[in-house]
Amino acid sequence: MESSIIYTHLKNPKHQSIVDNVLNLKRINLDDALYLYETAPLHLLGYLANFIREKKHGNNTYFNRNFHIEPTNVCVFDCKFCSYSRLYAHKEEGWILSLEQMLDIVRKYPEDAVTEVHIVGGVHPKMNLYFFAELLREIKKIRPKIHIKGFTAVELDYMFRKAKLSAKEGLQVLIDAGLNSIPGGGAEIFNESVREKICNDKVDAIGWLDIHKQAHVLGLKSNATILYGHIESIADRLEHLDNIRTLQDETQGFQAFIPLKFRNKHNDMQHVKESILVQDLKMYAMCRIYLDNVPHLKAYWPMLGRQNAQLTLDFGVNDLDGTIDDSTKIYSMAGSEEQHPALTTEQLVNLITQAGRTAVERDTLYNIIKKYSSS
Ligand code: V47
Ligand code: SF4
Repeated sequence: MESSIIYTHLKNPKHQSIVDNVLNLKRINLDDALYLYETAPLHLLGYLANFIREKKHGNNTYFNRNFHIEPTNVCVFDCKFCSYSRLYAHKEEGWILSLEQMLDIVRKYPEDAVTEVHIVGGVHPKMNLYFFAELLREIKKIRPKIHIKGFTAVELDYMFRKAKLSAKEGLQVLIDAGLNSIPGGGAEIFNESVREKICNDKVDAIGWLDIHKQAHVLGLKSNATILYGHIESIADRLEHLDNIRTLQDETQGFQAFIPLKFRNKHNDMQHVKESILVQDLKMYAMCRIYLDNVPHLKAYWPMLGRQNAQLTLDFGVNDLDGTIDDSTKIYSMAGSEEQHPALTTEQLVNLITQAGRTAVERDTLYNIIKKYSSS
């Protein structure tokens, strides 16, 4: 049994049966997860998460070459944690990119320089479903091979409702125009009473999960996120993970789970302290342990910072997202150390190899493009 080191060092006998289950690749239930989360030392969670990570992916650590388009930061919603948006109702100043401006961003990246464009932004009432369908078609004319990962379930829910279409019908319009997958944003925290306090006016948990379910049914892959480290409890975090695990049992459509640490600068929740690194690492580890059916755990380096992202690779993470090329503002505006997030492929490979892992460039669907030797 590969677990002998841990077995001899367990100080709390109640951990034994949970550890047995994890190391025998048996699913743990919510009660056990809560107990483990609240009582286990960081090194035990790290050991278990790393065990699962290496069972699934060995030493491989994935990244891709991508950039973001953020069409607007004007938003009809008023999420308390958001530092990025400018409220549409108050006519606050923000940016709104025209179709041509967005296509110019695409033209900046030669055919083979990137494999993915990630489109995400605020929810502007004048940018509707048909505007975005047009954008996708034009992007594909310029870069036919690029993978378009676009629009959070929040943006999708709003544009489908405005167009008076069901999620399935709306998604089909975007798929026909060139949409290839859906990012994980907008999930925040599913618990109703916490969601009401931090983002009460956008799509609820049921709606978010339904859009991802319909996307999976139509053959799109998607990601899922959690916004953690604000006013939610550990039980709320686990309830959120449980919702993802349950839907994944049904559809197998989620590729990666991405824990997003709440950053508290320049938003309405500045009084809420940010979580500390030990808590972040525990969170990553618990996500890896609980989500036994989601293949990849991603640390989004622009939010965590490079060195912390390296550390997460020992706590269940096997993916660091992409090169990004300074094309997102969501985290720099919320106080991340990464004010201009951009890494060359070489820098990202070095970041991974310095941490003792094998860097593997992937496409959005995790097909391997290039494996780098550790030397
Ligand atoms: O939904 C907003 C988060 C998300 C803050 O799928 C904040 O590959 C922390 O989901 N502190 C959007 N987080 C970004 C996102 C994402 C990013 C990278 C990769 C993928 C993927 C998805 O950003 C929002 C919200 O949860 N966010 N403000 C803040 N102050
Ligand atoms: Fe709008 Fe998204 Fe910011 Fe909420 S998190 S205010 S939906 S941009």
